[in-house]
Amino acid sequence: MGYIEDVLQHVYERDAAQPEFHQAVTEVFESLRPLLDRQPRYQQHRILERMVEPDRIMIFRVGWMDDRGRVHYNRGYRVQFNNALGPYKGGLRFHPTVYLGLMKFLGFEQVFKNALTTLPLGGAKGGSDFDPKGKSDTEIMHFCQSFMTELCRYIGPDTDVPAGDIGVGVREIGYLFGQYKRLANEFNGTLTGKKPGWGGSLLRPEATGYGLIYFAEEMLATRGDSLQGKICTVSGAGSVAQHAAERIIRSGGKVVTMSDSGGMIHDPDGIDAEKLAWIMEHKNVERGRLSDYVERFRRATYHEGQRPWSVPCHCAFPCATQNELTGGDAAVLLKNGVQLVAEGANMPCTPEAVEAFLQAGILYAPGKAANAGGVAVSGLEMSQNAMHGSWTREEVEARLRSIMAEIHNNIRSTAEEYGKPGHYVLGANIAAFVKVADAMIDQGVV
Ligand code: NDP
Ligand code: 2IT
Repeated sequence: MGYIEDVLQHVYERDAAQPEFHQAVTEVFESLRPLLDRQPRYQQHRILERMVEPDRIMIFRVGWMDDRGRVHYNRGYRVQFNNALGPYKGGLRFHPTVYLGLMKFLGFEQVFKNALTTLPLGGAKGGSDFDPKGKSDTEIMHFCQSFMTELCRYIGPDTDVPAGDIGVGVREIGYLFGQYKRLANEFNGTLTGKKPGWGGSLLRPEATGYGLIYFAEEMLATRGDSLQGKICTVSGAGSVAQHAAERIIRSGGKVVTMSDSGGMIHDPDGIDAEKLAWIMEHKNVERGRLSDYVERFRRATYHEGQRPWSVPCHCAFPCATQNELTGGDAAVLLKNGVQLVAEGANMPCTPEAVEAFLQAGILYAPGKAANAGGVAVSGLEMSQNAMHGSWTREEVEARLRSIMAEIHNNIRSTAEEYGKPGHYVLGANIAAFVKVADAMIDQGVV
């Protein structure tokens, strides 16, 4: 067996029962063949073995009391994966499916994503199997305070800087920051995604979705095309999906679907700015279900338990969760003439789906490139906090645009250099790997 197979086998055996982690590692390592053939030093330094082993993993109990005085406990995690390039950086996810394998897949992806941003950021992920659905505001606050009481031992502005992810938005970041500040007795940039009124960066909530669409526009431009007039399917109805939809509409595309964990809405007339504003209010403030959309906008239909991929489109943007677009879905999308798939979520396409898109030669962008705008603006928030100042919305937007363009150029030129022009998976994985691996070699055996 070769070096890559040996390390993968080791991971499959040693970290059995972590299928998402296996999937993420396999995707990255399979891309590295042409690089490792040219550069034996990565094997000499045993970089692959060292990269799959997180620097540190914290697992802790989070006890809390609900509004009726009943006692609950959840499991909390922080996986500090790799800090070769900068302080650990990555989101927190509150969702009942959270377990160690999910945290490790997300942390591993984050290392590579953050390397692509051009900013000095290491990679981490954390969260809890706590389910925020149906909880009152005080219950959310008590949970966040208890979670932070333990997490605060491990984080800091130059150590590890958490942010949001599924189930963790500006409300949760507020409660987490309030408790952090109290325990650390410092007001600093330890969390990103804060409200702009108290240290957050303008445009951070929009950054992942906007960045995704800027990236997609860069991809389309390589074929002399744009989003103007394109039919687009979006999955999810959370932070990433909402802002992706907003940006598609502004670029002249037509968004015909969105979804949540209950099902999918299909609006053949297009979800315009006004309808999207209703969705944002309904999901973010009222915390309601997307199914209510069809009561309000009668030409739309709701499809319980379904995802958007059977709806014909030119461009598809999976923005909900991992493995939400299967090989079967990819076949249907391709049959219907899809031209571009860009991942807003982390690893939403299964390996079979990715393979189908690559074989078909459509424009396909992996999440670690296409959704890097969120963590990039988190990096900009860290800079603003460190200099005790803030940039205007225009300034942050210009920086985000130029970072997304730079990621795109870097990936395309890397793919070309390794004989696979237009292969965004190979380009992203090799470009990110080289940056992290070279830093690890420079910093010695640790
Ligand atoms: P949110 O919690 O704001 O929204 C998540 C959306 O996805 C909701 O509509 C939710 O449905 C739906 N969803 C979540 N889990 C499932 C599931 N298991 N099955 C079906 N639908 C599901 O999260 P974000 O928008 O922040 O994150 C979405 C994706 O983007 C994740 O993969 C995340 O890791 C990734 N990402 C997020 C970034 C960020 O800055 N926030 C940055 C880069 C990537 P419901 O409303 O019913 O809960
Ligand atoms: O997956 C991701 O990149 C995020 N959830 C954002 C992380 C961050 O630190 O802003």
